[in-house]
Amino acid sequence: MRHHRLALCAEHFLDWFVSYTQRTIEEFHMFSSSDRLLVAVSGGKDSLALWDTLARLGYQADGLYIGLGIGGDEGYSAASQGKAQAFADAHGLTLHVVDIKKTYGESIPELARRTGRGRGKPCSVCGLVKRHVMNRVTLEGGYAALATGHNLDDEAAVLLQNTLRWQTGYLARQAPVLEATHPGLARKVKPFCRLYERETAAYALVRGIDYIYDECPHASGATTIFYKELLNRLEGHSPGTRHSFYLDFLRAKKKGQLLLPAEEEPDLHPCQQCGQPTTAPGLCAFCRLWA
Ligand code: Q46
Ligand code: ZN
Repeated sequence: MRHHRLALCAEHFLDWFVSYTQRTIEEFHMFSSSDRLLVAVSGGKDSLALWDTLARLGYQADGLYIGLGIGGDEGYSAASQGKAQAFADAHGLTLHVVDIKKTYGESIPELARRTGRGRGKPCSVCGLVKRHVMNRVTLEGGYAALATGHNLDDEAAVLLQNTLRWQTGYLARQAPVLEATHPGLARKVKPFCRLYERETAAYALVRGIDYIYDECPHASGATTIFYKELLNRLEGHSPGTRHSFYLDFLRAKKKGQLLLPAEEEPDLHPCQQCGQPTTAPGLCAFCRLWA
């Protein structure tokens, strides 16, 4: 790990990884040992590595798997749920499963097709539904925060994308902790935000975590993947680029060195149907989508 000037054997890498995550949790004041956490689990390497790490650190962390219904009986969703459930069972952890079709009547691809949203790609529908369900389960379960497996590569790709377009509103909001600015919104934390994707992958492999290697079939061609490739090339040219790009951004922001718009408190009120906060009059975007 050239950015840390550190080379470790398998055994010490595992120790380093766990304590580095703990240091990230402390540095960004993410949560404390008495907090109950909900981990968004997809069955992939990042989310399972995160769940594993939090459990090893002694945190009370339950998992949430959202069954999107992608790829039929033996496709991506079924396979990833199998991995998530097997991990939970092997470690004696609690996994909440929300199957979208069973709960709301249609799978994500069906809903996307019927509503004609996303030009053949279900991702915008999928993102909206996942955000709603994660928020609901976090609040209903009384969890202190929702933890996601976003890693440094993810965060740096989003940062590059937002910077190239000077999306100052998004830049102001991009952070390892998203505070609950409203009682109906869950607090969100990203304990892996300082870890490279190859580090989380190495951790999952060395730890022997059985995760789903395949990405969702709809992920190919996603813009974030393009920005990740660009950053990979920069990283190949000068190692540590992503690390300093993202962390120096956070540092500068904390010191008030970036002139970003002050966060406006949006005018939120409860959705007439589900009760989740929304800026829209009447129904929230989630309920409007189903309707
Ligand atoms: S799961 Fe859903 Fe992703 Fe698949 S359909 Fe698109 S948004 S790519 S993270
Ligand atoms: Zn609603």
